[in-house]
Amino acid sequence: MAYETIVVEHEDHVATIKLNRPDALNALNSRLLGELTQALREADANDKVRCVILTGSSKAFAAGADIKEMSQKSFVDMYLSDFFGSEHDAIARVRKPIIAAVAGYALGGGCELAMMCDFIIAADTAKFGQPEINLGVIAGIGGTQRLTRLVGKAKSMDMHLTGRFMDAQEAERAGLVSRVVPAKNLMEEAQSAAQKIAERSMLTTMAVKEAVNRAEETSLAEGIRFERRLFHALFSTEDQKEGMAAFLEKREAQFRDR
Ligand code: CO8
Repeated sequence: MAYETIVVEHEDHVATIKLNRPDALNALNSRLLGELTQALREADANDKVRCVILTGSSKAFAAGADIKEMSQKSFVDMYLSDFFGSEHDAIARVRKPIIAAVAGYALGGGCELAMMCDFIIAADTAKFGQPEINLGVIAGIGGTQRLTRLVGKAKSMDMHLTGRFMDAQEAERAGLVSRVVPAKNLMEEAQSAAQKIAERSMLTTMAVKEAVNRAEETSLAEGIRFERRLFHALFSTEDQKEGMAAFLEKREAQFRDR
């Protein structure tokens, strides 16, 4: 399918979705979020795709929701259309792993979108922020919740209340990003992480994603019970037999998602 605001490329088993509104620093408008949701649904349904990379340009991952599009909207417009609620839910439902590869600005909805991915690899040029307070609003697709869970209340409050930006090094120290790499290596690093994931059993990958995400939603005791059930369940798969046999036979495992 031809898209206007994103570019989708496939390499081996990895789909890379590039946000592509260069004139607006990849600001997230309805069209872009609609196309992104569609591309993610297609990637989730495509058996050849085993990992997704979401990225932007060297200047901006995304500088937030599109302020021009939102500026004249009323409460009634926002409420009745459930502004970006369905897109949020669709992105959160993707079962395959998504890596955010972030260079430049990831602000407002851009930071929230990066946090919806499974982990963030940041270029040393990345800047994260929730500056909605400067516009008289607050985060709207999970920023107050996800940032607080990732970096704790102190930094989250600081970011949301002052609107200041966090650079890549601070974001790594705070636990918002998993690694920081030189900007020129960003896509290579993301592709290599995605390839590693793509080589594993999709059954195990999806189980990891489900279990880790459960940690954000439930008590420790419930989360551990959930993990144990999944751990036990994986012993019903051929991939568990193959993975353990390959280790004992000192060879590479050949996973078949069975
Ligand atoms: N919306 C629309 N257009 C934007 C946005 C945006 N968020 N950000 C940048 N642009 C446009 C600018 O208007 C400008 O366009 P033009 O050339 O036509 O004037 C172009 O991108 C380049 O921007 P700048 O000239 O401002 O570039 P600078 O390098 O000087 O500054 C900044 C870069 C610091 C990133 C600056 O552009 C900025 O502050 N942008 C706004 C950041 C912001 O406030 N983001 C939060 C938006 S609100 C939000 O995200 C709410 C989330 C809740 C729902 C989420 C749903 C997805």
